Amino acid sequence: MIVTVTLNAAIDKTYHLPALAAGQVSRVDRVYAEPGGKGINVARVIALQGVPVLATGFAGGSNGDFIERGLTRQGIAHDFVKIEGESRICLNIMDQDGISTELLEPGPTIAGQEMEAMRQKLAPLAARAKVVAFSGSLPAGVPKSFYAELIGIAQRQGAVVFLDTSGEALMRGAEAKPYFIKPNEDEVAQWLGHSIEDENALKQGMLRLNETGIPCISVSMGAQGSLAAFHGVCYRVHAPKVDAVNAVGSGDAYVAGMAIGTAQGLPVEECLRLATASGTANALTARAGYVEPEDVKRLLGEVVVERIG
Ligand code: TA6
Repeated sequence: MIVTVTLNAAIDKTYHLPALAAGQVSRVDRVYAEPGGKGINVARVIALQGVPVLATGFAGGSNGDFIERGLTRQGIAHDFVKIEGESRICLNIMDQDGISTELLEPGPTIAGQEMEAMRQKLAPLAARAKVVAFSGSLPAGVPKSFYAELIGIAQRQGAVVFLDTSGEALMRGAEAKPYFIKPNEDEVAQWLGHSIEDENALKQGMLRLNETGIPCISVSMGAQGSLAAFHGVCYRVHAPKVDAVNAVGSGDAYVAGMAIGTAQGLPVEECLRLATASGTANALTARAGYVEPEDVKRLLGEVVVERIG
């Protein structure tokens, strides 16, 4: 089983409309409302590929109820810590030119006893999991060191840990040495303490991060693919060219593919292939954090993984 942890769960609403005009009334053509937040997207993309997964995290209020009901309807096992506050809404406004504007609410404030309930819930879930994937921003009230704490709990239960977050939550979480992280170029630069001039410098920086005890690092290059460093070896991963419909959630779908491959013990090249095919398949659908399994299967053959030393 794979467990995903979403501390700042959301209802992901996607509004499709002809054009977004600031200061004017815009009528929406189509609305999708899904259980979301990064880790829940990861869980859905895993479930859609027929792999056992359970989603946990914090959920509260009527939005929390919507998220849990939606997961049940989608056949995704879940076990959330119920909180006093109201889970957030994240809005993605897509115009007819495919331009996306995201409005992400900060989310609820988490109380001390709710964090304690999360610590208690995670240990037995992690004991049953091959991979535990932590994804997304931290809600208010949660210290920046909380991911490191939870990662320690999951690792002590023998799980392989993924961490996909950003900024200080990533910097502090990475101190617990997760197996997989997905920083952006600026975050790698921040770690190194100097700017990154070119791809070679990025590669060297990622290899230095491997040496600090994080075995698997992937940096997204957007629609072109990604650069990965695995146990001191670098890979350039070329994504298939597609006409993207909605790229929101593609990073989460990438994590889902990587988690499936890792849980199944596939070689890293195959994990990267599955990650990239899943991320690309996500961009082909109008919904965030969603893939058609046939798209993933077809795209798998079109991903090129190149070992670059
Ligand atoms: O990756 C896209 C997305 O997952 C949206 O679906 C939205 O829920 C958002 O990210 C949340 O990101 P955050 O980093 O605030 O947890």
